[in-house]
Amino acid sequence: MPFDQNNPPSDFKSGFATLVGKPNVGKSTLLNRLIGQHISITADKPQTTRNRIRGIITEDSYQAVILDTPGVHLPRTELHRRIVSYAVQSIRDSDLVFFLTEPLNKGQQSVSRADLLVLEHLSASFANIVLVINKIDLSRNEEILKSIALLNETHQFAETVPVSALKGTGVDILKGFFSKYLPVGIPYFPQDQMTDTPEREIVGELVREQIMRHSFQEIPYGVAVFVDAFKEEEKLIRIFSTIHVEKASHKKIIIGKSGAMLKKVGQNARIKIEKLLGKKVYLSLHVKIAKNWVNNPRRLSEFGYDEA
Ligand SMILES: Nc1nc2c(ncn2[C@@H]2O[C@H](COP(=O)(O)OP(=O)(O)OP(=O)(O)O)[C@@H](O)[C@H]2O)c(=O)[nH]1
Ligand SMILES: [Mg+2]
Repeated sequence: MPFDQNNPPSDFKSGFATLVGKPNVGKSTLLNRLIGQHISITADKPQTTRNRIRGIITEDSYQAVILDTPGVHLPRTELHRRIVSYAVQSIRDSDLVFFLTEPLNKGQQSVSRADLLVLEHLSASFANIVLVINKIDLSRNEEILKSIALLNETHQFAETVPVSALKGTGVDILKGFFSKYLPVGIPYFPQDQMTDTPEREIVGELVREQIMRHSFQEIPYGVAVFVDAFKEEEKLIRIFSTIHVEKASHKKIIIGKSGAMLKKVGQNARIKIEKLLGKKVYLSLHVKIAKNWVNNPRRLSEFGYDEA
């Protein structure tokens, strides 16, 4: 970089790469690591990601548009059905797929059903598929090697790479695959653009991230966050946001004793939003009940979870 946006080198590569895998394997952590910015929310709970979040990397020889997707699982609600279909749809539209999994547990002798479910969706893909064994910082070499051997028996992968998205190990090897596997083409986005997900959407997600991290049991799964207003002033951005919950009892818990929980969520989210936007932020949060919205098609669309 830089190169002429409209006239890049003749062998310039550009295209779409998708991160897929069962819930909680570290897809969003890997996207953030590849981009070098926290644009996709992460939490130590399955089903954190609900939408496709796109990160963009531009180098001298390529531009990769990288899609983070929701974890593939058997859906129980209409919300789940929709978010799993976002992941499956993204596989079809990609030039390169990173299939993420984690090392088998000690004593585990076969590929897990959760991984097989994802592989089923990959079997119809024409894209090159890279097997990414993530979280190697938590496992011993023997288990990593056994995972590689077993998974390679189930599917023909273009490459196999053990990584730690959290620590950064192996991530540069993945970056090398963009120039190797993406097709020749012109860049889709300006060279300094890191995502095409609207700021408002990321802001809402950063609020939901704090709820994912600080609430328990079924509560985080029944929360939708919507940014109602985003007012940019000279030195400050004022953001007004509503947290929709399924039940009155959830509302009480999210607000917390004397508002303590909501305050913690707001403070933590504000710090991350300020870092993203590079400006001081005033964040106002309001909690509202939207009864059983996770199974209500109209509500789902209203909150941005449209049919794929
Ligand atoms: N030790 C370790 N933890 C990791 C690694 N990558 C991710 N994690 C942790 O695993 C948890 C899940 O990470 P996410 O990135 O949210 O996982 P995900 O696949 O996007 O999850 P869903 O969006 O729910 O499908 C978080 O607590 C991460 O910090 C890794 O390489 N090593
Ligand atoms: Mg995720």
